Amino acid sequence: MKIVIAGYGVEGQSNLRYFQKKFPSASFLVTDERESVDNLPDGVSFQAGFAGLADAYLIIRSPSISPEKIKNSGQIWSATNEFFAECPAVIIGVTGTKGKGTTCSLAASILRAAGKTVHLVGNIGVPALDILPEIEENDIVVYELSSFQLWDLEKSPHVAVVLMIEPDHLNVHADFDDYLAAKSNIARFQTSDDYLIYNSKNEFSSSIASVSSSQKKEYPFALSSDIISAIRLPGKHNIDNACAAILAARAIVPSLSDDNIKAGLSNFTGLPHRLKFVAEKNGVKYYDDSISTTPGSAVAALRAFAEPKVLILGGSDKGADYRELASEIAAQQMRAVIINGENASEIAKSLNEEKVSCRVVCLKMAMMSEVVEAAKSQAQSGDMVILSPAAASFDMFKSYNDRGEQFVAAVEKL
Ligand code: UMA
Repeated sequence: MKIVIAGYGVEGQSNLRYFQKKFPSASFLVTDERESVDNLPDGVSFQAGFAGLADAYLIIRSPSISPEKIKNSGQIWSATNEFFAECPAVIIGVTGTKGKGTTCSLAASILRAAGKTVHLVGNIGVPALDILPEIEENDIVVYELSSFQLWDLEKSPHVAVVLMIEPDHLNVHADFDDYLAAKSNIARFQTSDDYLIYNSKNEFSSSIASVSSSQKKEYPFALSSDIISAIRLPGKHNIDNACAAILAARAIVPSLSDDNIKAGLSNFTGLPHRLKFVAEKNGVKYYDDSISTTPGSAVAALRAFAEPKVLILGGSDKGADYRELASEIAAQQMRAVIINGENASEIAKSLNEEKVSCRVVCLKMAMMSEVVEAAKSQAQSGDMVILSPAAASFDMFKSYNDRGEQFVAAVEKL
């Protein structure tokens, strides 16, 4: 019996570990479009590319590999499908374009404050199959689900959370409909025993709810002032994320008290690179929002603060449209915009068309230290500098983590 591990990144390596234990006598083939991979155990073969896999018993797809790429082969399966099929505990699944990691973390924190054992897994960076053996029936799993993980999912979670959706990953998905169809799978197999939490202000999140037969709960809703003051994350979008997290936690623990909610919210101070305060230098506050890979998340970052801002934008292109971001910049109290990266001219063109009145500094492919210096030279005391690129990081960095870490290091050196 031959099992193919398609893609050998974080999840592919976890898949190999898991399926080798599950099927000890099977033969394993790792395939990846890279020419070679590291960390291949003895006895496991490697093939570059996905051709000729028709004799495989199972093909385990890594998230960002389109099912289309390997469609004419054996049965295609994924870590997410395996986890959903085998997990003994209840699952809260969270998707949406932005806010997934924060909402998952808030929901997990609230449930932990209510005394539950919670496992936070998935796109957040923890391959779910790695911790499957530790999970017990009365535990709760909070699973961050990307469109890539939902693409061919065959089971829905008991509690599905659909945050705001906007176009994203159009370099991997065929088009926005394909992205939305993948997202919709989070609710597709739910029944009237299940819950769907959706954003009533977002048309795509609402459209997923409109065809669902589950019990629906909408957000945002008004929170009491003491609950709002327990939230330690900046921005209105994080109040929305907290609403979604409260509904998700309450769907599992209906008796949740306000004290549990407040303790859970205040215990969570934010994930790295998500509108995270870095330092104050010469009266200027620096924020790292490197996770911002779409125009919508840069808009949310701008709306989170009232101070005059220097915004650092640009990176590699994912097929985004920058017009709405440009008009938000035109409407905001901005000191300057620094543009850098592969799509710098495209962003500059949108800002130009929107006739933004602040200073625009276009750097193209400068080192992070030069970008931060340029921001520093534009900022005045009382301003804030925000790295919220509205684009992916792969033009110049290994990942958004790498980009954020280089930003933090450059700010610390100022
Ligand atoms: N590969 C191919 N062909 C392709 C695509 C990928 O051969 O068409 C290969 C790559 O050469 C590489 C491997 O597959 O060797 C990478 O697989 P992957 O891109 O699916 O990434 P992993 O390293 O397995 O990490 C994945 C998620 N990555 C993506 O979805 C891009 C991680 O989310 C997740 O934390 C991890 O599984 C554990 O579940 C990261 C992410 O950037 C954080 N997610 C995107 C986002 O949040 O915007 C969706």
